[in-house]
Amino acid sequence: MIDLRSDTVTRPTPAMRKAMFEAEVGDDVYREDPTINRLEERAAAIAGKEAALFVPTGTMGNTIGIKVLTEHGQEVVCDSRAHILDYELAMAAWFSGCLIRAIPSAEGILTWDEVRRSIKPLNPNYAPTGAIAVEQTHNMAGGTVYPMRTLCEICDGAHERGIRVHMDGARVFNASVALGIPVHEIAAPADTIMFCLSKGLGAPAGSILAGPADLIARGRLYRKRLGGGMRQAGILAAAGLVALEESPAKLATDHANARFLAEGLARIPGVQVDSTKVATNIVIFDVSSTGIAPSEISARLKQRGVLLNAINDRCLRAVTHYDVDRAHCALALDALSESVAASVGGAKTS
Ligand code: TLP
Repeated sequence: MIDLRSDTVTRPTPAMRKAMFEAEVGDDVYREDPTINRLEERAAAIAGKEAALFVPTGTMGNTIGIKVLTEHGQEVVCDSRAHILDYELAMAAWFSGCLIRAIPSAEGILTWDEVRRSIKPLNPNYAPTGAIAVEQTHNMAGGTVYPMRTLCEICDGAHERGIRVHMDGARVFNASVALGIPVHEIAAPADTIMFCLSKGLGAPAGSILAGPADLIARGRLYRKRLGGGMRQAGILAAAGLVALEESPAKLATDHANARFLAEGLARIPGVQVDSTKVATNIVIFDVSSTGIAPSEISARLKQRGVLLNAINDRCLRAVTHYDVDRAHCALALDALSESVAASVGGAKTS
């Protein structure tokens, strides 16, 4: 199977498995797991923050990030296709008691002007704005990347109003490669950042929440409350440490493969995608002109050995990662051509 459903599907590398086998462990709820302690120190340094917390999932990292920045009864401003809004089971509401104030955006990238207009002035009728959340890279907009200037304008503007910013940086290492700047510079304007070890970096599980020491100390209690006190999870942290050192260098290849996929997809009749906009490892493409439902295309692809998910009634999403190479991408393109050929016929010539 060629699995392009997500970069979450990567399997641990031999170096990760060796590190997991050899990991020194202890009870992390007592802060006695040396491997987790090392991972948290290293992750904080990479993010350029005072402290970091190892959490089982990105969802838990975002949940705790929002919780430590807000109070019950506030609003969290984010774009309308944010992961925290659409894919986290309303945790901002359930755990933090906050409403999401969603701003529609073409590419998942907000501007300060848009954010500013969504911030509520103090008023007896309004829920105060508690935090701003930005997604770097933006998953459902196709791996789009916040330019540093836009990010700084949002964070500076928010801070001037006493509002803090959480970065859902699940794929911030992809952003770092695309922008050619280190993760700590991308994270610097935000107060807290969550990033995943288990996506393009390839660790089997785990994410990091990094930020000021006092907030991370509170976050540690929330992690326990959410059931994330994982005891001897140094076994997982060991793979995370390998992921942090070895995997970022591989991401440029994933990005080139995504661009290759997008260029090939654009040549398939009935498929619409702007390959010039593919900056990282996610390709979202519109198949509505094929006359075949994305879910049906997904089913046909599966029969041809390719896994690709529909994300709505027009589009599918392909995500590249180190377990798919250029040859796999070429095979996936052939399978897609065949899957839609019956309905639209003929190949596009340009
Ligand atoms: N994204 C998953 C699915 O949930 C959609 C994927 O396959 O892309 N932030 C962002 C931007 C994410 O893309 C994800 C996972 C998360 C947070 C949550 O991470 P996990 O799955 O570890 O809870």
